[in-house]
Amino acid sequence: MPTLTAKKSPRPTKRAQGRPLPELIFGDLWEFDPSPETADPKLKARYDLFIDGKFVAPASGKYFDSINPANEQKIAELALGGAADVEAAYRAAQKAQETVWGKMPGRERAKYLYRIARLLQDRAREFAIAETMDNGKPIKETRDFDVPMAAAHFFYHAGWADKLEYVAPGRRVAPLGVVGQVIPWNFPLLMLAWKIAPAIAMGNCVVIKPATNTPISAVKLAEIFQDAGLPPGVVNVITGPGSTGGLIMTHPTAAKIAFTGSTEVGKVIMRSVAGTDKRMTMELGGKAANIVFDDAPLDQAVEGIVNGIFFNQGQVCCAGSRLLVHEPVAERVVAKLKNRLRALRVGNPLDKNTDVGAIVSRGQLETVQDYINIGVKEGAELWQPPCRLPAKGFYLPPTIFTGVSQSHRIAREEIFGPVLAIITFRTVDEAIEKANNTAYGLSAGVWTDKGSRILKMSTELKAGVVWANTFNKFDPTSPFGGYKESGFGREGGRQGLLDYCKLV
Ligand code: TAP
Repeated sequence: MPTLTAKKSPRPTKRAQGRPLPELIFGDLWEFDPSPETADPKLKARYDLFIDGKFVAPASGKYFDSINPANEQKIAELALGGAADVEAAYRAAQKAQETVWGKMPGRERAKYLYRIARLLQDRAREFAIAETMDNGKPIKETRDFDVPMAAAHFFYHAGWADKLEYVAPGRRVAPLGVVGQVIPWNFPLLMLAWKIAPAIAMGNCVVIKPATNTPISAVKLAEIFQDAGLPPGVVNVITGPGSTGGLIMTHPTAAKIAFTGSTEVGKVIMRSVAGTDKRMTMELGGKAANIVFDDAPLDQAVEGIVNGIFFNQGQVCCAGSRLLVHEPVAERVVAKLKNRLRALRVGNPLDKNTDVGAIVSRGQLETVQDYINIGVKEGAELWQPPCRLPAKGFYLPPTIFTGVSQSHRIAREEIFGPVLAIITFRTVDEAIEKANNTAYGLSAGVWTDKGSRILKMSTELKAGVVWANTFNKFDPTSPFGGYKESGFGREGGRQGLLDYCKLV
């Protein structure tokens, strides 16, 4: 049994009836017994490409390894898809679209989406473990967020498939045709669901590529497509490098392309399809401001700050990576935040008690570490809680910087890791100006007691999503997407669905 003790802080933080209340500082005062997830993720040693409803070897005959970032061990080999495979996938998708899927009544298509959602729920534990092994995110996140939310997207879009005459009142909708999609490594399964569910609900067929770092959930989802009896060619999964993604994005058969990833690669893709009539959705990077006013419920705000930047090790496009804190409460908020961070458990992502897991790859770990060094060099003050990191694997402690100014690179550039830049402000206008002073515009958070202030902030903040007194909340019914260099188009909700159809 763990021993529960609490140190008394020498400094009282609150007074109740004149008596000072001690601040409870738990830190690492007690240890948790290991609680690893042990169920079988049902992984194969080798996965082929999924084209025309079948798993087929790549034309090149080549495979690449997928590595578990928590222990650097190989998980499986994945097919390295190239030009000939992309060609075959588009041919299969076009045939399926013209002969089966595009003609099928929406109420029939809905049945397949419901089936996929239910099969994903049936195999939720297996998928959660596989996703954690492939990506490094804590099992409590894959179990409670990624997998249920992915299933929810298929359920939600199944619900739309037989009601498409109501999605654009007064207009009729028709599928676009074949859609090319490329997704990143930070939410591999959820991004598959965000991309595939609306596309096929609308009657389109899909060629999709997952990221090289995290291809497992895509090929496992292809097994579910087979089990659900999805007609061959409706969804084709091509694993492979960025260059294969380029082939998918520029293929002449693609009526629409949907990309989620870095702003840099998004710009490369936009340049390469400029002048074509392809429709596009771009979900790109972010540098969100999480803004805490002095009238906010500070303990809740601290939970929101932690969730905002340390969820998925900060590898979240909408992460609250800039904390803007009102000067009168800045010292208290930072003290509370440090106290909370001392209690976060960093380590084996498969352990049910782990709060912060592994960074997705050695390359990403080095990128984040470089940013931490840049922050120190630029004069910001670094703080990390004491924690023991596993000897093998790609880990970083939760990291915060105080004394950050707007010009610092750690305040301007997307780090995509567990690093928080803390900046102070004095007035509402200053908060808005600082929050909007970025090339990005994906999300923002506001913490305050005043409804009028929430309304003002959400109107003036240039961000696709503004959360009030919460952060990182998602729902399939709610559209998500960016302003400025965070991209365009929406995913989720009616708006996301409309991005996959033409109005006739
Ligand atoms: P990227 O390097 O941009 O990679 C994203 C995907 O694009 C991967 O599948 C990648 O393949 C592929 N790719 C690379 N070069 C390509 C090219 N020239 N043409 C076509 N595809 C190409 O991003 P990442 O490192 O995986 O993910 C992190 C970034 O994604 C962050 O900037 C983050 O903000 C953004 N993101 C945004 C959102 C939303 S909703 N806005 C959601 C998640 C992530 P390889 O893996 O094989 O290189």
